[in-house]
Amino acid sequence: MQDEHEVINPATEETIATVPATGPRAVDAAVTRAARAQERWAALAPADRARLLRRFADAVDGAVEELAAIEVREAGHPIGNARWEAGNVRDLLEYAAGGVERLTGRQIPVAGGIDLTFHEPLGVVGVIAPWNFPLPIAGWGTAPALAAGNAVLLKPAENTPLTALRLAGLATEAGLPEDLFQVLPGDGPTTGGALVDHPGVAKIVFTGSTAVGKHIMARCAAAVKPVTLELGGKSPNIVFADADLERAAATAPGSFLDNSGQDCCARSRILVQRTVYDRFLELLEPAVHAVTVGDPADPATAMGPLVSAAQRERVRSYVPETAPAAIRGTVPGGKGYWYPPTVLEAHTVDERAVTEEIFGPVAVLTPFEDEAEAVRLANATEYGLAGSVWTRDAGRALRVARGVAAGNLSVNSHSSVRYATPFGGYKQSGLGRELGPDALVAFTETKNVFISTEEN
Ligand code: TXE
Repeated sequence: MQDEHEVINPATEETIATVPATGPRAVDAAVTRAARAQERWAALAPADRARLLRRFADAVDGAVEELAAIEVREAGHPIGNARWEAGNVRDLLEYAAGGVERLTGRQIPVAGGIDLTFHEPLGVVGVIAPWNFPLPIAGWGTAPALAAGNAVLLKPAENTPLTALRLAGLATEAGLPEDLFQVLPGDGPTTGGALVDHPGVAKIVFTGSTAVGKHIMARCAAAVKPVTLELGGKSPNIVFADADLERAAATAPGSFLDNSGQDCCARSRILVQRTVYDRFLELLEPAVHAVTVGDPADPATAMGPLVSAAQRERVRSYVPETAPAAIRGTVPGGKGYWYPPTVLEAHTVDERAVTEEIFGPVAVLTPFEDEAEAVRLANATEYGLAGSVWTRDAGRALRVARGVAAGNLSVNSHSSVRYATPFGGYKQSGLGRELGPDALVAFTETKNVFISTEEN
């Protein structure tokens, strides 16, 4: 285990912070403190818990600029996106606060008595977050878990712990009980592993690679510990000939270049009906070139660098910057982990680039003949997180959206994430759902109590 981790600004390659790692003993102590705080938290009246969560949301609202500035520096996100991300955590906290008093059980008609169900908090929840959206994903696990009466121990990715640490500071400033929400920086196997294996941690919420997700699920299986997994994706953007092609082409770059393609919902496979394939490519080219790549702190920037040198190497291992491309954008010279926006045609590239998650600003174009082939190609992947369908035919839109085995489909849009709607994957993209109206229930055990009304 490393004693500390450097946080590097990916746009400048400068070290901006060094953060101590949390060893297994410190994880153990954190679990003990969190368990104590959770008892106090769960004993509060629901309205008081809701009020404190709203104060936490207000504190995040007051710190949107501060949090966004940190996200720009530690993850290279363009400032406009980073502000949205901080606002997303604020909105989700408010939404979760509204759920505290609506987390009602049921009264079920049965013979011989009265039957009641209760949603009881799990206790201490471990959230393991990745580096691609360090702030929102920290919030997605934390807000509903707290609202349902749990304590949260959050392990951020080793290279992006700063927004999470600030978020925990804001929780304390807002008046949440000390130790209820703690951030434990450190590496995956040591700090993350200690959380996963700790008997005092009742559930793990993990977002990251499919390989690590499988490993965590196996460890949780050994302890019969519930787990929510949000894993990778290779999502299709399906464009039919009857679509508004101009709009489909104008919006496609954002769908795979947003966050430099380091987005589990990136529409990195563009499937286009053969009759309009050439026209679509013609329209796509200027749209890709119009994406401004550069300094993430500049409000005019649409795409920043990749998060790290390692991630850029990973992207290059799929697509060297010299590979033949249908469209290739430009990047700033000098320091920074830049990689150009790139569109490849499927028949020119290695199969790996077509089927595996590259997690960089790269999309692969594939033609299809008809609706049946579009659905077949869309489903020809081990992943099933998201997808888009572009067509003016409402019946086809719904048929295709229902036919694609993925958790988050959008029609004439690329939107996947709203705090009020469920989010998660089919197949190897994950297990369970986050966000949406059922998010709190996922952080509870359901208890059933039967009360006899028989006379004896
Ligand atoms: O992820 P890891 P990496 C995909 C994407 C990316 C690839 C590799 O394709 O290129 O994964 O990224 C913690 N026990 N996604 O290697 O390792 C780790 O410290 C407990 C998609 O960075 O999965 C970090 O906090 N925890 C994904 C988190 O897991 C462990 C987002 C994610 O790291 C651990 C990120 C262990 N044994 C990557 N090993 C998405 N769904 O959007 C690691 N971790």
